Amino acid sequence: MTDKKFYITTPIYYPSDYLHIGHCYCTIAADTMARYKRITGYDVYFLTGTDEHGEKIERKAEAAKTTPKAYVDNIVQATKELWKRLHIDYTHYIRTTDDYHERRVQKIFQKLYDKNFIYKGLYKGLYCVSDEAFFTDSQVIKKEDGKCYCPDCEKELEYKEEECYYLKLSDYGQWLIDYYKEHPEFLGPKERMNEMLNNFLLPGLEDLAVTRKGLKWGIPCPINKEHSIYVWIDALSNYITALGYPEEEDDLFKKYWACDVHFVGKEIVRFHSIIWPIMLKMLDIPLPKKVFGHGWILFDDGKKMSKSRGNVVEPNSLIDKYGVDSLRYFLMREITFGIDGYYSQELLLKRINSDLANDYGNLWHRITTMLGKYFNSILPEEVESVYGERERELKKAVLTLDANVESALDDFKFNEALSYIWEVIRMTNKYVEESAPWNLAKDETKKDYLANVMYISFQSYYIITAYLQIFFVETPKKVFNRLGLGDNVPLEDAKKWGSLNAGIKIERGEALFKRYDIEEEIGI
Ligand code: ME8
Repeated sequence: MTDKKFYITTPIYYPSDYLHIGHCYCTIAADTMARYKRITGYDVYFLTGTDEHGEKIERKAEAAKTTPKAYVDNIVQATKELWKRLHIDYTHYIRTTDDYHERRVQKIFQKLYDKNFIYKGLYKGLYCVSDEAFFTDSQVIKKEDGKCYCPDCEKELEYKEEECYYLKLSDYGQWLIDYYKEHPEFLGPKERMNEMLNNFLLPGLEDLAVTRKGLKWGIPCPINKEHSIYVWIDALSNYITALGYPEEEDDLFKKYWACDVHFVGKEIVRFHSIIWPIMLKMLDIPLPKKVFGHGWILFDDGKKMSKSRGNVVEPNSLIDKYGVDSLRYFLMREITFGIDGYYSQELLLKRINSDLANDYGNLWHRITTMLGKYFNSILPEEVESVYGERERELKKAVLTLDANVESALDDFKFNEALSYIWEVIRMTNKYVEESAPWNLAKDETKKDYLANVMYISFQSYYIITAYLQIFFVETPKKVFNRLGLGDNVPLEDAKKWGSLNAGIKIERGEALFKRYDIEEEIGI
């Protein structure tokens, strides 16, 4: 057993509609991180799930003429199927309608009440049903029609006036400012911390309404049955109820808490970096080590892809058409994790054609074809005594992947890690090109040089693919099987030069990635 532990979470998504590639983006990033940690020897707990209560879902179900539970059951089933297709290897899928979660959230609420952090009051103000969030007058967008709109999703806000219970967030504003100062690593990327300080903490925190009166589709408030617990208190608690808190603090909770990183979209950073740490502080629980707020996937017109806007890209059809590795690769390569990025079918196809079909796929095709022609598909021994500058340079570049990929991933720089790998793929292609094996093959005295080109290219390809196991879920298996090595290889062994045995028979197989006619595909 390893004592290296890693606990990572995604947001728990609202099953108000089928999920789109924005949700896939965060989930794939978390899954990639989990794969990276597992392959480097960590014991990983990876949590995802669905946030099923609240007024938004209640209204959706009403409109669909069904019950909230039947409504969410259907979306949850589709979500789990989608995660299966994308090979999302989560440890646990939490549903906030799970009995254990509901019971534990009530206990958490009771604890906060018993510790005098909750008091009864009256809520008068603006509420966004779509984001399930309260807003103060200064935060809202006021338009010419005289109405107030949500600063996050731009939907019209509703005025609410109701009895409710409040959580004393305001008592902890200064404490949190100090905590940020002492723990600059708590919130990433850096800009997010300034946003939180300037927009919320420095102007002064207000107490938070933590119950809703008369809302049926929520967890009943344990101290007043006419109220239900505010959906964000219910939702944030998932990160600890999934581990047993507060009922079973000795087992999973003790083992995996404090969480290593919560991946969340930038629009919900404030819940995770203000409400959540204060709740934990009130409960005397250590804070998560990091909250990381990633950017949004936008369309070419700059609009955010979102369920409430209805302008989404459906992931299943992309998987059907282009395969799971292409989609995973595109999302991790094209968009810098932490800032906004664009999606279009054209961008996706360009990446598939240039990076996957040309660079990575074609390299395999070239070297396996040559190995077939010159060595009957049997990998020859390398001959170090005839190494030249080209060989030394490529070998050195391949061996730097170790430090470069790991340090990029430790900072959640997925696209940087991939660009290091692609640099080596391109160098390997160049190495084959410049070594001109077709000329070496004509000269009997150059047999050792030819053997080196083959061995070095395959060794490089093997190490590259061993790293790509972090990002791809199908292609490495194909490559390893063609090398006669089974489905998975331990990165620790594979990354060493010499890890590929001479004498193995290598099968070329079908093209690893298909090339697309972009104009034909997008219909222009
Ligand atoms: O906010 N680009 O759920 P949600 C990138 N239930 N990421 C996107 C995206 C886009 N266009 N659209 C969605 C909720 N996401 C709450 C969370 S957690 C305790 C409760 C991703 O269904 C992104 O990670 O609205 C975002 O934060 C999340 O989906 C919001 O999902």
